[in-house]
Amino acid sequence: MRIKVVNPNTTASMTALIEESARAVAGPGVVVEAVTPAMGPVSIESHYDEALAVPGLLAEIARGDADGYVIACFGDPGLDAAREIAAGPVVGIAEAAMHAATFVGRGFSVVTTLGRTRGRALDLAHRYAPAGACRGVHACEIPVLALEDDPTVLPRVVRLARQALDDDGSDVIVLGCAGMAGLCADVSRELGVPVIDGVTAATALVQSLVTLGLRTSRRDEYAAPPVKRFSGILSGFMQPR
Ligand code: 2AL
Repeated sequence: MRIKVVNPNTTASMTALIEESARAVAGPGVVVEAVTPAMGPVSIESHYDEALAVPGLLAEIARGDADGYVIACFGDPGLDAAREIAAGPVVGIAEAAMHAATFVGRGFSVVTTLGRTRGRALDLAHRYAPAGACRGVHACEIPVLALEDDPTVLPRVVRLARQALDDDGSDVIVLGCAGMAGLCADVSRELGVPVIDGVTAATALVQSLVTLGLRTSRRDEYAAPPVKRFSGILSGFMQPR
């Protein structure tokens, strides 16, 4: 089985971190490869970034070179579009983490990067989690790329997560950025509650879906998109099949 994990931002060092985390949950015979798109923003911290990350992400999905796909950005950019074109299952990291949180607790808090990304996380919580399961979304105000080399990241995330458990009355923490994948074990050890990183959760989930022989339904909304011409810089995008 081959799982392709797409980092929708174009920072290769972050892709390497994502790949290391994803590979840690790969079972025997499962090949996990993380990729960096050829175009897009270096990090995704706004709706604008998210929109412009989608073409590069979809180009990676369109290669059709895996049995299943992970979208490794907590905004789950392009998830529905990716499902329309991928032969195998596609899972977003927010989707996987929030669903996993509902299996191991009653209420979760999300700890994310910048405050401006909270709205997107809340929108996704409404989509993925039962009413009331997401008890809060909290921002540490650390930009995505600073997660890589700022030595204060771990203590700040731990402090914010501990506060969130108390203030929200939650019992699970969801890490709200792919760049936080490497923090999961340490934060969990510090807090003594389940801490969920979406990269590993989504990789494990895609693995399970492929093992179960499940793929995206083609019956209705996720049918292949109608073939048409795209113009300008998108002119390479839709080739008639
Ligand atoms: C993210 C993420 O997971 N990757 C990225 O570039 N931005 N999400 C976030 N909330 O900052």
